[in-house]
Amino acid sequence: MSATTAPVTSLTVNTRVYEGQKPGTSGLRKAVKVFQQEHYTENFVQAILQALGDQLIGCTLVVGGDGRFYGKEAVAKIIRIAAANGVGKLIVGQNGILSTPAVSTIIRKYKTQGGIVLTASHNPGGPDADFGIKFNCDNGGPAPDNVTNKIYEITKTLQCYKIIPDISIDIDKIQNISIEVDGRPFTIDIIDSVNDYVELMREIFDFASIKKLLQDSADKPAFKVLINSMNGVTGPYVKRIFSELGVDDTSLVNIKPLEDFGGLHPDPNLTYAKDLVNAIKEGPYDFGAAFDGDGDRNMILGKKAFFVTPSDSLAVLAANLKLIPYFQKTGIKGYARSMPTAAAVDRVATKNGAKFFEVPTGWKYFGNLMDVGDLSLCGEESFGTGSDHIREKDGIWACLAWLNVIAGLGKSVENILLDHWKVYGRNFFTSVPLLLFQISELIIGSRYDYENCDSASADKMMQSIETLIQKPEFIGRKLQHGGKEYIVKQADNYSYTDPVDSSKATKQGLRILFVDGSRIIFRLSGTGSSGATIRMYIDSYENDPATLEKDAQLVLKPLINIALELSELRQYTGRDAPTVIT
Ligand code: G16
Repeated sequence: MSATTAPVTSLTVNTRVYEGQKPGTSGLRKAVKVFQQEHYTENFVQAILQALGDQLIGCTLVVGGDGRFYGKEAVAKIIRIAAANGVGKLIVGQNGILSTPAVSTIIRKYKTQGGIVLTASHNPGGPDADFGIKFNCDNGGPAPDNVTNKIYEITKTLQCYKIIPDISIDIDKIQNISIEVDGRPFTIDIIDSVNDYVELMREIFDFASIKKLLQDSADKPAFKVLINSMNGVTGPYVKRIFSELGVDDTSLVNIKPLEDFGGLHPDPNLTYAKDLVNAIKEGPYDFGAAFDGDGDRNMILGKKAFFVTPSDSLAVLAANLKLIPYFQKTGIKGYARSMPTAAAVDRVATKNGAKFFEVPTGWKYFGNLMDVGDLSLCGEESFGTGSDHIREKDGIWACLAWLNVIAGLGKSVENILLDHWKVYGRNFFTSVPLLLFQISELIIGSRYDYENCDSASADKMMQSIETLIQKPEFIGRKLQHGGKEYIVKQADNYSYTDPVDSSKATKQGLRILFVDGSRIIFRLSGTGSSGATIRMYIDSYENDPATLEKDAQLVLKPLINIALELSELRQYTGRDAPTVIT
């Protein structure tokens, strides 16, 4: 439906500066109550628009989010402020719903100047939980540091914002509305949230062979999947895609997006997606997948809840990309991972003679490499996997990629992993203790998280580790535990120079690299909404066939203890155990 409404005029509203509107790893994330303060959201949106500079007048932007509490209010504010600032057109997801990968898809497909994503990703939602606003650029990817710094600088001096208070649009209805604003045309296109993304998935994957895998046939029973959207934004996308693949609703769980995610913490890991883990452990399923609030993270499980670490998931997909039609067409240009991610994919790159890149934590660092055609597949330990089909990590894409590979190889998830390790060796990646010093209770995971620590203590701990590892005599030092010895080869605070535009990112995490390729890494999270979260990552490589199937906790125990002793983490944080097991 199309409609034209009466001309309107913009107003300028005086505001006051809010401290701390500095985007973190991926956008501005704060408690809902912070965003609800008078002018707070308006200021940040105004700053995003002003940062567009010459591109602003007449531009097209995409707007949508993960459906969490305050999302619709934020969309209404963005419409009013964008109209007043001279934006030409907004493409808005129906009900304000667009997954993060869908925003990236739509920006690229319709060649818009960018998009505003309303999400705090995997953080909980609801009036007492978190909200977030993120800007994506015209390549569809999260704004790089130079853009977020520009936005932040604007927030520090903002005196006023422009708005049209009386525009009120029903975003629950698919429609196209034209309004004359200050004599200029302004259009709002409310679109189906799912269509463009699903169309892209059909172009990338072999839907016919996945469908065959998922159906009963004369020669084999259906490969049974259980998909859990954690009441986040992926529900409608999962429903549309998996219905098309012949999977019935009983195998699709939590697929209604809810403002508070039904009380779930929508982070697909072994802690917060425990329901999925238990259902797969006990049920008849061959495969399980869960996604986070905004649909860019994924967790993959095999039969009996065999856990695929995100680092292994990346490496397995890298080794089997040729089974996916998209890569048969585009070829494989190169692989990349974030620095703390285990180095499993590096070995696939070496074996295939493909380009390989290590970047700091944050999907935004992959964008340039994809834009110049050097990168096809990348991933992060934080349950992010994706390719150059868009410029965001993509949960449903990862799930379909696995199903496409399984259909091609005709093997179980576990056997795919075992065979992969036989060829490439295995990167054991941190085990996570329930109680740090009761090793019998360790379970396999990818990272230790100590959430919501006192920021000053966390900073002090990082400072003390940095001082220690920067002493010249630290290099060559032998660190021992439980009869295992590791010799320090290199230690630093990681910095990165982008090979495309030479921009630099410094202080990206403390790294201790050992002669045998093992690594200990400490960094502070950039996605929390309060306090500090310390992340401790441990990566150890083994290629002895006798070790490949060993319990990860036993292999990693010495290195875990070395990391805990060296960092004095317990003393600084007063924590005996991590908050989260991922
Ligand atoms: C965001 C970024 C990811 C990054 C993660 C790290 O994830 O998009 O690229 O790996 O943050 O988070 P932290 O700084 O807390 O370790 P998401 O899914 O929250 O957008």
